[in-house]
Amino acid sequence: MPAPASIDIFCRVVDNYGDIGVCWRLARQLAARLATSTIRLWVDDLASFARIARGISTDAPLQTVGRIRVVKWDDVTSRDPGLLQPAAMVIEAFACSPPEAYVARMSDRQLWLNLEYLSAEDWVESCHGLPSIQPNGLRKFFFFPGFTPRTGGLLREGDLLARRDRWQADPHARPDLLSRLGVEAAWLDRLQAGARLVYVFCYPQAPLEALLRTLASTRQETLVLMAQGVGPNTPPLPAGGRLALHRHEFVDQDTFDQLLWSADLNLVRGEDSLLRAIWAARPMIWQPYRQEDALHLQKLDAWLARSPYSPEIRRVMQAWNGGSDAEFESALAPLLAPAAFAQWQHSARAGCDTLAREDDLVTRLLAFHAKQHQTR
Ligand code: TRH
Repeated sequence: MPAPASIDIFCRVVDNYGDIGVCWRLARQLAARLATSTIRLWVDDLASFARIARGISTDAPLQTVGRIRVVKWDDVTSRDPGLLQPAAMVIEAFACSPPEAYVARMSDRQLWLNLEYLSAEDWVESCHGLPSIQPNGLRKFFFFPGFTPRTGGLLREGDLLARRDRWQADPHARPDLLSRLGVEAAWLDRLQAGARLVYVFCYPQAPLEALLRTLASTRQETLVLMAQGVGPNTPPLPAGGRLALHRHEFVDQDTFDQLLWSADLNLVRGEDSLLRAIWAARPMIWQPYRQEDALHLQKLDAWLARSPYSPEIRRVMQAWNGGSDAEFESALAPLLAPAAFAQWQHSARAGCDTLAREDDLVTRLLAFHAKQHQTR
């Protein structure tokens, strides 16, 4: 299959970390797969990028991290017009539109793709791969990630699940990481003795207090981990109790994955951490990014409809995304009982294994490129 000799990925950070999170994973996976291709990532917000990636300078107009050339979108083009030479494959993330001067240099020799947001909704299959004719006559193709064979697939590194399994089998991996993140020794001992670890990455609307109350009401001791800034209004928990909350500084994406592999229950948000929680194969609750007209609830329902989860597990996710505190508590409490939780663990593992049998997004992207190459 002919691989593209060069790839440009364009990323504008609209909000939060999902835009750059997806683009950085994509860039790294392409670099790992295509040893001889030149890969550039154009980003307009290096400060957000630096929070989730190691070695990113927040003021360098141009820098190389691993094999990836990172271009600070706004600064660089006026200083070095040579950068505007388009790559063979041009990926704009989430319809962010490359600079005009760049587009002006493009021709039908480039494969131009708009990488869209992940959704499990049915319409994605009929839109994936469609071209849209641009004002300059060029074709831009929609590339939709998705959960079925007729979509663009899901981002997953080739060795991800093997790395996860090694991590989960290593008795030192979790305590070493938690200790590096400042978790106190007494809690490391409790976790070793069977306390529960819950990782929470949620939006401010989530019923976080109801979650903490429910966790505190069970017999099992629980440590909740959250990044700084997440759930900013969380009330302090009584010291020395059965439930504790530990906050960590933002970590890079690989460490973030390890946190999800380490937890017994993951509460995640947006699209990138949804996927990473799926690949962690541990019980999880998803909170999609809030959209107007409650479109995010349609996204949730579409994903739940494709998930292996029981009606009880679906109910807890729906309550996390708009139910009352009481609805959430009454949905979650029975699922934390040992037999129900074991069933949840089983479903999470089965769901992950099913999806992992599909080709991943980068494989489908390169196949799409090869097909377009043949028909040109
Ligand atoms: O940050 P998000 O809420 O991003 C959102 C959504 O993607 C949403 O769809 C989009 O429209 C909106 O942004 C603009 O959630 P998401 O998608 O899970 O991205 C978070 C990224 O941050 C993910 O790559 C994991 C990473 N991360 C770290 O690497 N380290 C950390 O410590 C934390 C907390 C997150």
